Amino acid sequence: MTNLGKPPDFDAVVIGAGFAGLGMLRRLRDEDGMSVQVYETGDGVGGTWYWNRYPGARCDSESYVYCFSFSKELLQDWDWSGKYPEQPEILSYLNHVADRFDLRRNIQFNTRVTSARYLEDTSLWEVETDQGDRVTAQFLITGIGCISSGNVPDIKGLDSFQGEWYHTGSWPHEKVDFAGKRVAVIGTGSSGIQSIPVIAEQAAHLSVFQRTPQYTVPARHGTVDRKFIEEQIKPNYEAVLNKARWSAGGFPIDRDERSALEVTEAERMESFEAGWAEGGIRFLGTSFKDISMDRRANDTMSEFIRNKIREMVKDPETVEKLLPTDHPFGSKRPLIDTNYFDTYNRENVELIDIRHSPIQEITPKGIRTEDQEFEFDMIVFATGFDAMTGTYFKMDIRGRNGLSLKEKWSEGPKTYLGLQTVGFPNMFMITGPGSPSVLSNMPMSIEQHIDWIADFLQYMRRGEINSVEADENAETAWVAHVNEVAEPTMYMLADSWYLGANIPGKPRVFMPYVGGLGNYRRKCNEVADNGYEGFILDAGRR
Ligand code: N01
Repeated sequence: MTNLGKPPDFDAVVIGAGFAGLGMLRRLRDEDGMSVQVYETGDGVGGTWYWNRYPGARCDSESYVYCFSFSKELLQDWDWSGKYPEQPEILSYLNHVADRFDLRRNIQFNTRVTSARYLEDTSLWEVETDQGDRVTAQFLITGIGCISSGNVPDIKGLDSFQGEWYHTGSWPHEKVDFAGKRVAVIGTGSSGIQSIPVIAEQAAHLSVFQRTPQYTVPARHGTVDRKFIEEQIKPNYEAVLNKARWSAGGFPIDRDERSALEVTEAERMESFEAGWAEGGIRFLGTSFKDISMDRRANDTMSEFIRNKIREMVKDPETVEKLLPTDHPFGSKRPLIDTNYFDTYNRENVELIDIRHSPIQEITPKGIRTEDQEFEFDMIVFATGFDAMTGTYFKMDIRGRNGLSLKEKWSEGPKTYLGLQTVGFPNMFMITGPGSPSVLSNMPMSIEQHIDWIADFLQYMRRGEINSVEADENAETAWVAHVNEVAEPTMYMLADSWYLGANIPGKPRVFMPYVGGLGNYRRKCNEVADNGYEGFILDAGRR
């Protein structure tokens, strides 16, 4: 059957109703007059913040920059209560945005996109869902997040466990009651270190199963500083956000332009202490310029944190287990915690080192490691995600000549600017692999993509261009550049999910773009100014 000459059902299908999907829908529908259908698996908006409801979940970006910036009124009207936004409040914010801009009428909830196929004869996408929808659209836009496919490790015996078990990334909507329970948490990444202190306060006993010791920095979380917001942020919001937009990480902060190695030991310690007292992303973000690039500079900061762990944790054996020595600080996602290390001073908390005594199996009553057997009422998997590509591969996405995205990316994702991949015309990714995404304050990256994609679609319309596809040479050059900038950084020195190292069999490729959001924005603008160089624009057939 051919759709030749038949108009598509929608101008664009957008997958996902988190920050990316909501923002994309609003822009295309309300500013550009396009017809848009959003499909969302959950029964509400929120994306990451819909699914990650685990105890202690909140964002590591300070709340005043973790938001949309398309509406001045929204920026002025919304008041965050915490210095860092907590999961329930971010979810309220996104629900508020959905209501305020009347977005729900174009979102179909409880609907998972199962496949998307590019129809070469018409340059349209045909999208199918698990609810029986089959629709066509000129553009397919993914707003599916980077860390949205939960990874429950394939441990023998999980089916036999008689207690309750949860993954942090698909937490129940009802309250999980830890009172009086013996609880295990497996994993000490961002989700683990946020949930562990909260669970420890409620559970009868908590056992933390740690594979890799972590560096983590105190968040210094608290209520928002209203005076700061009212006097320094709200009257200057556009300037504050603009600074964030052009910065490396999407935050309006300045790093110290000195090398950690050119100052005296006393000056270095003074700087680290000041950063530690301030806490959060500022500890690393405002520090010396070479911490992420020079191993010797990094060692000074890594050792500073190890010393803090030695000071904070009382039991010397636990200290030894907690000290990160096999990778430099910042080579895995920097963690920001509240009372994480103090938690190990509690009587009801124990730390199990599974690097040296790995988990052998899950038993009906608990967990058996190489040298011990434990009984639990509950197991919490804080074991992360099949990041950046996992959610793409859950759908059967096929481009030209029936090529599947899974085949195309079998050796790791290949994209031009993280926005398109060769062979998949008219498909755009919001914060796809090869873009700064997870190495930046996400809403800043998401909004940059939304505006850039929408501007491109308008350009196409004006030029009567029906189809657009990244050029092979441009993609190859971009992939090489993404690798080249990652190579000298600390990021290459740890087994992280950035490299796909957490998923057995996943190709080891550094997936996000480490060159910084400001530089990336500059590059995207140059591409647009040069008539979208690196893209093949085709009047196509319709
Ligand atoms: O997942 P992770 P996450 N057996 O992959 C361990 C964002 N986020 O959900 O380090 C035993 O970081 C694994 O051990 P190892 C943020 O970008 C943001 O915590 O691989 N252990 C590790 O300790 C973050 O980076 C926020 O050796 C296993 C842990 O599980 C990303 O999401 C909050 C294992 C997984 O850590 C993912 O964070 C939460 C196994 N088979 C998340 N497999 C904020 O903004 C894995 N592990 C605050």
